[in-house]
Amino acid sequence: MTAVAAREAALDALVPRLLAGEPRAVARAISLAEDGGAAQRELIGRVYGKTGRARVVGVTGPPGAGKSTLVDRLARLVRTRGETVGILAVDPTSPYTGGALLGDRIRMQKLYTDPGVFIRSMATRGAMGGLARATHDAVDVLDAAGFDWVLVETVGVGQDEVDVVRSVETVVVVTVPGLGDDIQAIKAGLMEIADVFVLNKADRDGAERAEKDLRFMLHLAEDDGNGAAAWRPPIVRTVASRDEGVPQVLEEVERHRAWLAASGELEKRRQAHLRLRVEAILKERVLRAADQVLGVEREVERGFAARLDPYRVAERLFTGVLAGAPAEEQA
Ligand SMILES: Nc1nc2c(ncn2[C@@H]2O[C@H](COP(=O)(O)OP(=O)(O)OP(=O)(O)O)[C@@H](O)[C@H]2O)c(=O)[nH]1
Ligand SMILES: [Mg+2]
Repeated sequence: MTAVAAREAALDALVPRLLAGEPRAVARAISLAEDGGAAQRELIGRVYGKTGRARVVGVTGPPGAGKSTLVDRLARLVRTRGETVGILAVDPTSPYTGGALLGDRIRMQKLYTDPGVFIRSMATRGAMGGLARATHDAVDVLDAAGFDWVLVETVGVGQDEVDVVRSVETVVVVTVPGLGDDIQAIKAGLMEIADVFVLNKADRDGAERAEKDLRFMLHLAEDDGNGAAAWRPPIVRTVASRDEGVPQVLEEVERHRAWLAASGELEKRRQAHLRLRVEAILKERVLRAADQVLGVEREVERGFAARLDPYRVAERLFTGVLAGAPAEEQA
């Protein structure tokens, strides 16, 4: 059997199990998504038509804000309504925080035995933009597998993670009282992508003050001429560790989704998401082709030794790609 035929056969076996929501098939499909090879492209091609049904929510914010705790509580809450949930914990710096990831897993383990919950950590595989692409594919996998909800947790720093949360329907930004100035800056970067603000650890001093600050920042951001129909991100106070305020978060997420649908914004967002994903795939593919044709590292070395400017190095690589781009291995 050829490699292509073997892959076809493997997918023929995998896809029906995946669409039936079988956990091992879901796990296998997400591993394919992380690998980013030909099988994964074929897989997404086969299941994409089954996506678009899940409610996809991103939960982001500074380290330690309580994102995992909130995700855990939200997952339990939707489970009480009989709905199923897939959770993706995205950690771009996993080489440094392997322990934290493990911690997350242990903390979330209580949900593990529930077949209505699927939990997975995603990590970078080095490739530029690969994390966002793999995560979007993993969301598709969970969606196609029939999960009612997909919750994506990311730490709100770095472009990669911002790219990840840009492709969800509703972005929940978790913040806490009494953060230092540096974290305030991260928060400012998240302001524009937030659909719902959660002020977690409201049991701590300064919750009142933090909410006032947040309201003020939001008020400043409001003067964008969007008019009365614009969405105004609500602020929900929570104590996630005590399960306080969590139903209100879910309520706001659902209200946001209703607004998206009613305003026509949902379709716009979905098209914008498609564009982001296409761009990411294209970038990755051009880089890979350049690597296969001439070798990016080799050309950089040559260019550096010859003191070439970056445009010339890039031009040589791009010309090489146009002239002799190897066809992506066909599925
Ligand atoms: N006091 C208080 N502690 C909380 C609250 N929510 C979570 N915590 C605690 O804060 C710590 C961090 O919570 P996590 O849920 O792991 O935070 P995270 O944002 O997922 O952290 P990273 O993924 O490492 O960035 C844990 O010890 C939680 O028990 C809260 O509302 N109040
Ligand atoms: Mg966490």
